[in-house]
Amino acid sequence: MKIALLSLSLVLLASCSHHKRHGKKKHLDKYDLNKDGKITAKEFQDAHAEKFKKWDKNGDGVLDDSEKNSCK
Ligand SMILES: [Ca+2]
Ligand SMILES: [Ca+2]
Repeated sequence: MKIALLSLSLVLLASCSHHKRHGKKKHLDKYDLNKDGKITAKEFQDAHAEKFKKWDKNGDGVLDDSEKNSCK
């Protein structure tokens, strides 16, 4: 579980770095799932959890090197 949380934290950090390079507002607006103009922590976490599930091909809760290399 700790490894999964650490992995999710790394994804979030990488995502924040990505936001700085590609325009924060436009990029972050896609996390506003109910389109109320605000992004809750839950909306943000849910969006990233879906991305993590997609990348975790074998569903073990960890992104190994081959899974990390195939992340898009
Ligand atoms: Ca919202
Ligand atoms: Ca995995």
